[in-house]
Amino acid sequence: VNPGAALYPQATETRDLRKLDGIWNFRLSPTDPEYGYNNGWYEQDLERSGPVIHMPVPSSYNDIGEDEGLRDHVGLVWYDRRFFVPASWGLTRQRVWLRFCSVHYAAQVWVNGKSVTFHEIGHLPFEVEITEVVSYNSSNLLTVVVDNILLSDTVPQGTIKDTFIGNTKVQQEQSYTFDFFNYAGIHRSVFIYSTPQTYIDDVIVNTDIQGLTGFVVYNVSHKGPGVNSECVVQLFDRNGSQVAGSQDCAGLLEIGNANFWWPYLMHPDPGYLYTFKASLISPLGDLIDTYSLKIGIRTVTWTNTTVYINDKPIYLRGFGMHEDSDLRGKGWDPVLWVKNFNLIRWVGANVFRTSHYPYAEEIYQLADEYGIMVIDECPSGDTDIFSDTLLEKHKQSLTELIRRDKNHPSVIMWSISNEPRSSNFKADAYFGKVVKHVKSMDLSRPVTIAISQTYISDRSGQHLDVICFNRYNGWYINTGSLDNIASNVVNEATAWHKRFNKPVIMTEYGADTIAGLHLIPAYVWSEEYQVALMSEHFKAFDRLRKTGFFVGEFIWNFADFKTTQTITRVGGNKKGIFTRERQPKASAHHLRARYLDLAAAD
Ligand code: GCB
Repeated sequence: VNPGAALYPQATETRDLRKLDGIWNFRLSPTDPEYGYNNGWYEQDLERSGPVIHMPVPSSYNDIGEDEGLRDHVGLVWYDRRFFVPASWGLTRQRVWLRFCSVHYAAQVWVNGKSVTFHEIGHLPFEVEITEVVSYNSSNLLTVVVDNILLSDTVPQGTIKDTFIGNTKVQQEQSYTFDFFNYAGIHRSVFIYSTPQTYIDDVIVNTDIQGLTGFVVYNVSHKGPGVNSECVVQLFDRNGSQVAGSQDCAGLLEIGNANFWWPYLMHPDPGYLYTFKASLISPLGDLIDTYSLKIGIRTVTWTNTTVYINDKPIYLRGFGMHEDSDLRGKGWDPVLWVKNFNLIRWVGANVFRTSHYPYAEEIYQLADEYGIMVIDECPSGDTDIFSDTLLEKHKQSLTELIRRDKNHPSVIMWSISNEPRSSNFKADAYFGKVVKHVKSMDLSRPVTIAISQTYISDRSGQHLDVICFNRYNGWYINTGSLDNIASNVVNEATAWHKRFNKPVIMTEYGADTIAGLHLIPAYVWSEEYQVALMSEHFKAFDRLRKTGFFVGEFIWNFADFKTTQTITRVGGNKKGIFTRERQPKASAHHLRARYLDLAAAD
């Protein structure tokens, strides 16, 4: 099983890169998962073993066709394409790597008919060295089989119902309790890239501040035969001037009068990034490998009432989001995400939660640049089966998440779960272990869970640094009634703080709203109702802000998104303040007025 990937691939003086995005060949597997294997679909071009359709990568495959068989397919699908490895990579004896930025849910990969890796857990990158199996200066066959089946021990979980005729499985039905469509496929970019034989394997950066001085504590690790390689580390400011440097592979850089990384609207120049350049040098002084990383100098600290960035208390104004759009499903799309960030800034938000899984790496890079903070959430689950297998997989998802995202200044908190069954008596030990695992990898950020159980029954809060809660007053609770929203929210947030003595955030509240449906007096599903429900929450948040332990509000959701088919969802979840096409509902203007006011008070 592949352990995931750390550094985002890049071309440098010592590395080359090719993107394999584009149109691939694609075929659904019959229900018998062995069929493609038995017929050697991985050994030759897919189009030789049968008909293929065109499939864009990156994209979910579900909404590309006109056929529910494709949209609702359960089980394996096959992809392939050919790629070329330049002769120069071979002549310079470069290592060749193949990297998938995410395939949902599980993938097995072949190069020229040889199985090279297997990875499970969608939304996280994985890579493998393929130097030994590629042909240089010629065409290579890349085959990927993708499985979207979710079971009780996958993250997230699902249930499969098999239908048999005699002994033959003829159909599989997938169900799940999470509220977003189980889009699948090669969701993010695919790269081949080269590195030298001795190469930089990881860079870990932590930052600190003291007065006007910034500190960068770093560790550059390398692998390969050149064990005696030395490092040169340089830090450049935004203008490209070097402001610090060192000759050690691990050490501390000091930057006088540093530009700190500040959140959006908290400072005139938010999202200030330096470039950290690490170079490996041979004992003879030759450059072996080099890799650059954008970093921000900032601290995140917290007490039992407050979260601070650079020693200043912060109030989080944001959203729960989804990677979701028309046609592409969960496929990475730069058009969509630059637009999303422009809307986030237009609304005056300073944060979002990556509900309910890690987003594409490019999204965190944009968040770093814009000063938009991120609560980074791992895929988790809604189950009473707190099994050891699930625990291991949950920990694995966090290992891979933290390895990937540890250096982003935008990431200010880890969310280890959304709405788990934390009332279960097993939840105490289970989440104790998960938190311990996160702390063994990163002590620099607070850990939270978006909790839906009550403050009385929850058994996870004692392990967390910050309590987040999701509650749908006026929607799932007291549908259509705005009367007690404000007092319910104030009372609940206060009770959470009383019980656990931690800072409290409301990570979800909201109302489904059909854009263009107008009804007065306000009535559920109308734009008026969504606005009125928000106003009641705002009253509560304003009261809570005076209490000193309430540190943020996140409306559910940024935009409408697709879900599985149920009678409670009209073409998907409509709690967005933007439509799925990213146009504002009345609620977006309402939220904007508030968030800009709050920002002015920052
Ligand atoms: C929740 C979930 C979120 C749903 C939302 C809703 O509690 O965390 O995934 O989409 O409620 O709208 O029902």
